[in-house]
Amino acid sequence: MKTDTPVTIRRGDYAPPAYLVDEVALEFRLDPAATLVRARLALRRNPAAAPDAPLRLDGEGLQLVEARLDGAVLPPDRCRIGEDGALTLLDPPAAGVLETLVRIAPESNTALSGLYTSGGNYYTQCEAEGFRRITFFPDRPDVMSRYEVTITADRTLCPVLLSNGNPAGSGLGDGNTHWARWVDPHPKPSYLFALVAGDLVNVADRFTTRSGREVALNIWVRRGDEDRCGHAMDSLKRSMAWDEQVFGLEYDLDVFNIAAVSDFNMGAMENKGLNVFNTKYVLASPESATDGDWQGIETVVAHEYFHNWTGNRVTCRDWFQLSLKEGLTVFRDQEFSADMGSRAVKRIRDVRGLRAAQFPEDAGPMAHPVRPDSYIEIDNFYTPTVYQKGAEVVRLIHTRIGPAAFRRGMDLYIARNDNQAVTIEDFVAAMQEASGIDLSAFMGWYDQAGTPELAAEDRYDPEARRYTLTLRQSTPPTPGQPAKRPLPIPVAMGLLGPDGAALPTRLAGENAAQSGTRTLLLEAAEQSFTFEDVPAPPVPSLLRSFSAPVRLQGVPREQLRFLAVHDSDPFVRWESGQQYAASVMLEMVAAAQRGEAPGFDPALAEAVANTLAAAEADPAFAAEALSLPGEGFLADQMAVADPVAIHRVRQGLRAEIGRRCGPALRAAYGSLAETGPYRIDGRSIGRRALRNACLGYLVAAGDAALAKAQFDAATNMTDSLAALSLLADAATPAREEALAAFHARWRGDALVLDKWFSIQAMADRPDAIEAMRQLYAHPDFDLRNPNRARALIGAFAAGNPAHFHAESGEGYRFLADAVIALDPINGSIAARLIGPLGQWRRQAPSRGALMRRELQRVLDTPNLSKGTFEKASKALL
Ligand code: B3K
Ligand code: ZN
Repeated sequence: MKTDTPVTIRRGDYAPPAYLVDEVALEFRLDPAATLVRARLALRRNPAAAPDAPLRLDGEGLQLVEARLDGAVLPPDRCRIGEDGALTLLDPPAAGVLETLVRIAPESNTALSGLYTSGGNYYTQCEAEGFRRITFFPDRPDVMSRYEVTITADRTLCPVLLSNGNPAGSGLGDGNTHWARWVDPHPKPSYLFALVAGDLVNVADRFTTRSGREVALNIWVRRGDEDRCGHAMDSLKRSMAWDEQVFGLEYDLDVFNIAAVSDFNMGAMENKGLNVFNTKYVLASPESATDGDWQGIETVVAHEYFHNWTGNRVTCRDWFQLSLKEGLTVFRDQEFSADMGSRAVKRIRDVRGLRAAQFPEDAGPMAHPVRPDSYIEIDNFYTPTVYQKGAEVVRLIHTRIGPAAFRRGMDLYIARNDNQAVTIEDFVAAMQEASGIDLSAFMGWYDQAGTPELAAEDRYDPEARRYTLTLRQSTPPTPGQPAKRPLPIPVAMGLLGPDGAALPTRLAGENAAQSGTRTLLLEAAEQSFTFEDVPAPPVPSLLRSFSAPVRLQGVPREQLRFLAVHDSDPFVRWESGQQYAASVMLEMVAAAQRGEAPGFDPALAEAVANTLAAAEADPAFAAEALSLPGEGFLADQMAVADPVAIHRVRQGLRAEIGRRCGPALRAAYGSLAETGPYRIDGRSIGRRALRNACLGYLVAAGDAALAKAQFDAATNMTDSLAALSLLADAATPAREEALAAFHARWRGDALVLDKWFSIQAMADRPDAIEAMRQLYAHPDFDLRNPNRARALIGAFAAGNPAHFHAESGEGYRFLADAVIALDPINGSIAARLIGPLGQWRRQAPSRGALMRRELQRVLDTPNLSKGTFEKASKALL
């Protein structure tokens, strides 16, 4: 954990592993303070490596008890443990069996990487580099081995003993112990190893694969949580069926286990045959989970399941290739969710997420390509760029070659690379071969950071009935990449006539008639497309379904208004409404900054009225259309952000719309009230979202009592929380009453208590910082629990810009204090939370200086973890 000389790892320095490990036998004797791990590794020199490369096994914090080579104890002069914790064998043989016995202390592992305890049970997290905290091993993804794991533990404390693969025996041991053995027939990298043991209960089900394999499905939870696993199990079965239908991919073991744990660094982990999940993505009941939680569970269960092929069977050669598995698997889970519900609404949500997290990252100090060139701490690169932009790049390829060729490409990719650790080139090569389309230029999307900007210019010649569309792209510089080249950008588009109807889109030189959506491929910095036989001056509809992760700029307001009403593509309809509102709001912010009254554009109220009038057809879409662009989205479009002004303008606008559209909003609110039992189908979710959007405007316009009434009457968490979050902003006794009632009711439910913390962290109140300090000192706050730390600190820094960026700098100080306190406990979470301080360049100089001061204070902290060091130092560059 020393940061004196943090080493930068470079993609160009890749060298094959010196040794391969064909077989691994692990024996665990579990004890919270002193677990013994015996590892037998069948090693052999890698023919692809330099013949004199040393045999070096990664290790971190391991206490070596004994080492043997081919049965004989290794004398101290044959092996050495370096300062970094790694074990080097001097004078190593070409092949042999290395046996090590180490001691570790899971109960003191607060980093939650490696083997740790949570509530008395044992769990592991090995990706990316946690396996080296369990045993000595070449802990890199291109060393793939077959594992046999034997676990021995106290049978009263640990009745359940799980690992990867299929069960292969169990029995009683000495004293009060028992043991279980697991064999995983599929070779895998060490990051996919998992062990779970403890006092757990299972919810069981079955799945028969289409070739007839019977798979036992289990979700393992703590006693009392069994009745909240139904949705996760259902999501799992639907994922398994979908992957068979859409990609022809079947599950490949006899059991599929999911274990849920409340202390977990991220959402979930795809360990082979034994997924480990944050409880947040498993447990749900109507009373305790919001609609967003239900959707999150479906997505994450699917994502981890899909990794079984894209990630586990075909894995990454090195961590620079992370998006090979993550981008592709996010693309797959997005497609799954689109098939399960509304494709258009799913796309809107995904784009919203991309813009909220990835676009700012791409414009900030941590900007990196989807395939990074270097890192200090790989944990810092599990980013929106690697995941979400990576998924967009897979989608670009999908759009470019079409679904049928994409499916053939997937078949080829898997057949050719099964049980291997490969690179992004291998993926693109399979897609290229299967489609016969040259995709080499698409590699630029993996290697170039930054968000391309796209602009259009057009000309209509009424005599010739010819329409010319000129598209231009450019990408602003990012750290380390001053000059950018043009990328291939598929632009899905259509042309609309004056009445909103689709016009023909036949390009000059084409014979066949074309209409509806077609995709232009912009390959150069500038390119013109000429359409023939266009009967009237058209309005272009560009980037349908958001066909590329770019910023489309400069669409005139009248066109936005027209497209928001008339376009056939729901994404463009939504997008045009958002862009229109954003441009109006940015003007209002500028006015506010000049000290002028911001004014009001009645078109915004009209749009709300129109949306409400047509809402019945698709309430979920209407809810999306009704939401004003977020504060982060607006800040992202300003040269110098002004979070406080943005917040005021947005709130003011919400109030004004609430007043002007009061009757329509109230009528919709009333008619959308739920009558029957709680249901989580798309339509019911959409109706609740729309109703709560209406509530938001009405409360903004002054009707806090309506929120209190909804809060008191709510029978599901979505409605309860929507009301509570509005009340949290209101300086009324109802706020304190509701917050206290919520706490009293849910104090025993950690996941709901997280929401209680988050809502307050995001509240707009004059004493926001003081409230944060009190919550931080609250007896229910626990910095060591990642969910709780994120719920309070993360929600404040990322979700409450107006107060995080308070003029006084106290918001920044609060965040830095928390990061400094958390870093020695869990460096990975600390490094994640520090992110918002890195956006100082986008703020006014006075704020920027305060932010830099806090970054420097973090950086000056002794013994900083290398992850936090990397984030803070790169932010200051
Ligand atoms: N692969 C894991 C993430 C591991 C994060 C390590 N810091 C979950 C996922 O993407 O599915
Ligand atoms: Zn993943």
